[in-house]
Amino acid sequence: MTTPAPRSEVHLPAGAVWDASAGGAGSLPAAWLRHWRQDPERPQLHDPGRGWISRGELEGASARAAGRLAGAGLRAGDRVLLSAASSADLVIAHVACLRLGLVVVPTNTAYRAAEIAHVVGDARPCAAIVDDAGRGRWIARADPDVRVLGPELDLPDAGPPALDALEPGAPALIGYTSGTTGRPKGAVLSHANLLASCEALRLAWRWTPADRLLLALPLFHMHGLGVGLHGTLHAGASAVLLPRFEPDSLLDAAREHAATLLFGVPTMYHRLAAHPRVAELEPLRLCISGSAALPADLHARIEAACGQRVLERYGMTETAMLVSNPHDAERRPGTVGWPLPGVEVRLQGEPPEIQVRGPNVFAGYWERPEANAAAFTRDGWFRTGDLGALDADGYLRIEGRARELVISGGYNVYPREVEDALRAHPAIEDLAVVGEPDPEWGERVVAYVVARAPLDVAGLRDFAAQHLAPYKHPRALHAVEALPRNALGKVQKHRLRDGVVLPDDGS
Ligand code: MCA
Ligand code: AMP
Repeated sequence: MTTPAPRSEVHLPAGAVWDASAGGAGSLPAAWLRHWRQDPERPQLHDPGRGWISRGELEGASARAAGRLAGAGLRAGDRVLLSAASSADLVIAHVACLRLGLVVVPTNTAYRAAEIAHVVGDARPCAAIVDDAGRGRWIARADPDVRVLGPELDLPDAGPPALDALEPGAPALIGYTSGTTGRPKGAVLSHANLLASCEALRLAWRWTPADRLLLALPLFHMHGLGVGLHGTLHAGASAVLLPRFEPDSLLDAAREHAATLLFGVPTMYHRLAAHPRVAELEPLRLCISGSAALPADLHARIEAACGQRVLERYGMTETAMLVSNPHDAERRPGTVGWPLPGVEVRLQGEPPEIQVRGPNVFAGYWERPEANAAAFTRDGWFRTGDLGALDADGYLRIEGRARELVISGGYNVYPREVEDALRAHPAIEDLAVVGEPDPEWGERVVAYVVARAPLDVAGLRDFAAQHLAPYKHPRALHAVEALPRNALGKVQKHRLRDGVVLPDDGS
């Protein structure tokens, strides 16, 4: 059975017309240039160490940075790995890459050597921009030909290259994300994909040059980069970069810079709700949550504490943003709302999987024809792997996942990747990794282990630390005599709960 979700006109302000190319801009830099040229003095980004930089300064600095990259021999289509904490230098380097037609590969700063080596081996970047010498060494070890640079791009200046002359279909980002089959694969997003999403969000969230975003999300995932940073530049708005999420400094920045917008993952809202200064969120125009489910009771607590009705939305690395609660109509807790402008959503199969189509949806994974064949239906819809239902008014509810995925604090953790890494531990005979509900993180990573020898969480953590980013480490460890398996030998993970193996109910 197929159920189409309602159309997205509800998101459009009165009189607005939906155009995926954003008035013919076609590429991200072409859209940003209009604002840079129109009013170059206007503040664009605040960096805690450097203060405000204006639109014109970002335009000039990114052009100079692009000149250095071109002078170093980088050419359109080359990949550049970016892995650094938020800063104005990082943004300048990122914008420079896009203006030159380089393809940015954002990479989590928490990754360990093996995780980075996989991205380097797969994407084959020509250069890497990192803010940590240790990570730089891991990259150089994975591929000595990669040119490792700091975010300030310590290269000689070179003449101005051709900038901003990009076809809409040119690739802009490769975002690494996994599936059930372990090794992360790169989702290739074009300028047209990312621009369509930015334009939909500009309209749906009434994002204007008067807005100022508190941006405490990392710039190495779609939420912080494709929504927070690109959305700000697209709307001609400004953002306050916060290299760490910490409630007091966020609330200080909100007041000092008269912020209007906050984007966060549910763990951030959980921490803010428990903070004595939560009422200081009240002056913001709009608070938005995504990357994981925002529990309805947390929504209610935030509203009671500061009057904000948090707007929840849903997206993916492969598609940028898909569905959002409305700005002007009811924001319904426990749902993600209606399809954004340009996005089509349908529910297909049993249990109903969310499938999507639209100008924002990527064309495929980097050099993975088999994965692409599985990711798209024969009639061209992208299979999200999320299960959904529509309520009586057409609001989409995310009911679960068809694929194995744990979302902890907005970061995706693939059980198979953790199992593969920990299975090499000499005391582990067998193990299964699952997600269990957690009030702060949404879900936490838990391991059920059949041990050959006594094992403790600290010992396992030390081992995990060599192979996996900390957010993937099991937070609890349960020793079991054997893992429950079905007749085909597949582990029945639904029987692993609360530290015990539940009896077989035949399902
Ligand atoms: C940090 N730790 C975590 C996580 N983050 N453990 C589990 N899950 C996590 N998400 C670990 C640290 O390594 C440390 O481990 C310990 O927890 C305590 O760290 P703490 O200082 O409390 O953490 P934090 O630095 O405050 O980080 C929490 C955070 C962060 C701010 C919520 O996780 C975060 O920025 N999350 C956002 C992720 C995000 O941008 N997702 C978007 C993906 P130890 O004690 O061992 O040292 S894009 C996406 O999903 C789609 C497109 C979408 O729809 O948006
Ligand atoms: P990523 O692979 O990091 O892009 O994560 C995408 C996944 O995050 C989606 O497939 C969903 O499972 C999940 N997700 C994003 N937003 C929400 C939300 N508002 N509610 C529930 N899950 C979400």
